[in-house]
Amino acid sequence: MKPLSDCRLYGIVDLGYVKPSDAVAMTVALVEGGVDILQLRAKGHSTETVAALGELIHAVTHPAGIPLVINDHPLAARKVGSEGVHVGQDDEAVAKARAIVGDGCFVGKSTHSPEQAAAAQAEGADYIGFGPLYATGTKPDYTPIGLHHIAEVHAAVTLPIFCIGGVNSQRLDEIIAAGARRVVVVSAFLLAQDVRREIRTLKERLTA
Ligand code: 3NM
Repeated sequence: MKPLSDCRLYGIVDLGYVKPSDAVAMTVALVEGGVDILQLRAKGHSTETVAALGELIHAVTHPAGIPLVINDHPLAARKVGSEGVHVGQDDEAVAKARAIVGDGCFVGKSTHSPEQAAAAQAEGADYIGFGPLYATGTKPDYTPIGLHHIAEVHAAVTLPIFCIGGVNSQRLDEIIAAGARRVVVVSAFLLAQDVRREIRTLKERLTA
């Protein structure tokens, strides 16, 4: 299994873009394209649905050595035996999730400012998401934070930091120039004509 510290390109199977019946095929495309880590994000779906789909997706990611992260549903993560779980900005979210999933499962947290990033590290998160860098239809209610805090957060936080929100291959160079080392890409992969090619194009430049 790829260690979290080696993961730089984070893909998400988001049911806002992908029908549940297409989720496994999209997982195969993301894994073959070369994501290092993959999340199942299923806003508004039940824990049972997330667990059932998570098991099907895990059957693809696990043999490929790609860690699977379940968004928002620690009980589903425990049932699936996923490598990770991801939580939002609620107080004590990391501790609550860890109490459910145990020590064998890493816990990631979304952060939207340098202060929240430092707090997530203090709270014991294993990685953070940091964004949204740009306005994005995937999380439309969030104000974009821009690129100017990226270097500051990398100086203050030692955890893996995955920059997120509006990331695509056109913007990658300026995101890296601002100090990012790791990114999450959702719609730019899920809506691509050729998912595998889009991932390869972006990953070549991320790891160059
Ligand atoms: N979380 P896209 S931004 C799921 O800032 C998510 O915490 C964010 O999707 C955060 O790559 C975001 O399509 C959406 O912009 C990312």
